Amino acid sequence: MSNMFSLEGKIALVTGASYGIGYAIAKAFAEAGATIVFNDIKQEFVDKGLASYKADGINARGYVCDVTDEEAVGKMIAQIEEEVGVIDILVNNAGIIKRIPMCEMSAAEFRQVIDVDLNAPFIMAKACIPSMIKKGHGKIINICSMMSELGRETVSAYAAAKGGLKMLTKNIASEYGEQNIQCNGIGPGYIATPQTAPLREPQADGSRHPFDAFIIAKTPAGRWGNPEDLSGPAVFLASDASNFVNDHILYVDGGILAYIGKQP
Ligand code: NAP
Ligand code: GCO
Repeated sequence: MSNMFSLEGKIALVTGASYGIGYAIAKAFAEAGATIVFNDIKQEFVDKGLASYKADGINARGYVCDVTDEEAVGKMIAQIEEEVGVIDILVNNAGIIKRIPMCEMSAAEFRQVIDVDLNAPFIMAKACIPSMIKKGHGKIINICSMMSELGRETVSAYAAAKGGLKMLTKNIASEYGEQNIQCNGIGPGYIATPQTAPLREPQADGSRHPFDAFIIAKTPAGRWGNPEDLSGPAVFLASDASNFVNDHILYVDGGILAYIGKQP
């Protein structure tokens, strides 16, 4: 019986995938049969990523590339096409957050977040789509956020970028659906990675960080997510199982968006 979730013979590029969510998604793709390519901004993180993939028995290729640099991205995609082949699956995962109250945030800091979290997915998708069209198919998965739907104190730039990324997803799906390209998003809930580590740091007296306790109370599942919670949804959106799914944001949040939160 054919496996509609198989990624056998596919080449997947996951940005910023040396660790964290990107790594978990790339690992799941490899387990489903894909060839893995990833990038990171610094050689030391690429080397760290390569060692982790090797330890997991995955023969990944890593490239140093800043996803906000259009020229560097163009060169990386050309190099991948030459050394590995045309990319079938692009995951725009690389991202940053700055937690600063809006009125204390400089315009430069705001722009930096927009640059990595919104402009870069545009640059990456633009670099991959022409070859996907020639190949006759393509899957683009944008890693969105709860902040594609919600706001909260200190994350104005991040919410603006992730809300914009939801709309960029819609537009890519609209503009290239006819060329058999599906562009969807994953909206992770609160996932335990280095990005959210400051929100989980225990207090001096050993008690939970108040934000940590808040997230547990706000999540029907009663826990933070793990990067591996995103594996199945990502494989689904990368595989033939989702060939008629276009512009869907799949929220993988343990139910946060459904819930007003537990009464204290
Ligand atoms: P993370 O642990 O901070 O990892 C992000 C990765 O992106 C790092 O490898 C980082 O590299 C890389 N990166 C940052 N800027 C880059 C650039 N300009 N060019 C290339 N790579 C760059 O984050 P994560 O928690 O795994 O998050 C991954 C994605 O999921 C992000 O888009 C994030 O916004 C999103 N997300 C996270 C959560 C969560 O709760 N953790 C929830 C929803 C959405 P360096 O280490 O070298 O900086
Ligand atoms: C924050 C968090 C988030 C999460 C995630 C939620 O400070 O509120 O870092 O924004 O990382 O994106 O989906």
